[in-house]
Amino acid sequence: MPRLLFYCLVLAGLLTGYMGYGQCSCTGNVYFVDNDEDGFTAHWYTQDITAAQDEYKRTCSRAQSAGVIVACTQPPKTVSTFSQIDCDDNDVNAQTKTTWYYDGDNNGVGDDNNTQYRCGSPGQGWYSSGGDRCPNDPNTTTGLNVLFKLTSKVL
Ligand SMILES: [Ca+2]
Ligand SMILES: [Ca+2]
Repeated sequence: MPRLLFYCLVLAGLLTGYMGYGQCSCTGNVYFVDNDEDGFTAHWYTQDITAAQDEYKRTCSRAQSAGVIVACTQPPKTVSTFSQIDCDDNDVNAQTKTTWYYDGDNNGVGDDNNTQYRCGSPGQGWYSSGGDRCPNDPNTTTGLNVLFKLTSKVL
């Protein structure tokens, strides 16, 4: 081996070791926690990535800071690419905040004047769409059938 190449390899090895990854079995991949596995990731900040990478460099073992994990192989319930923040990472049916409409007359259509803006459904009787113009009459959502009955009686 030429002497210059040998010195270059030694220098590269020293620099790699100095940078912190030299003694680790891999450079450490960044993964984002997705606890409910809906494709939306838990909340994180850039400093979480830096903190997890720094800890990984020090320990050469899996490191986690908030919703960020740095490891050689992908841990369960994580994704390798950040997509969007999950408003509830423990509910597979909730990803982003939605307007919920209460269906008080139980006809399957929510009331536009009785809403909540939140992550998941408030509970039974709440729908993600509204439009019931007669929220106290289960037989109509528009009032047109009532108008038709009244009009036919008049004529
Ligand atoms: Ca999630
Ligand atoms: Ca979720």
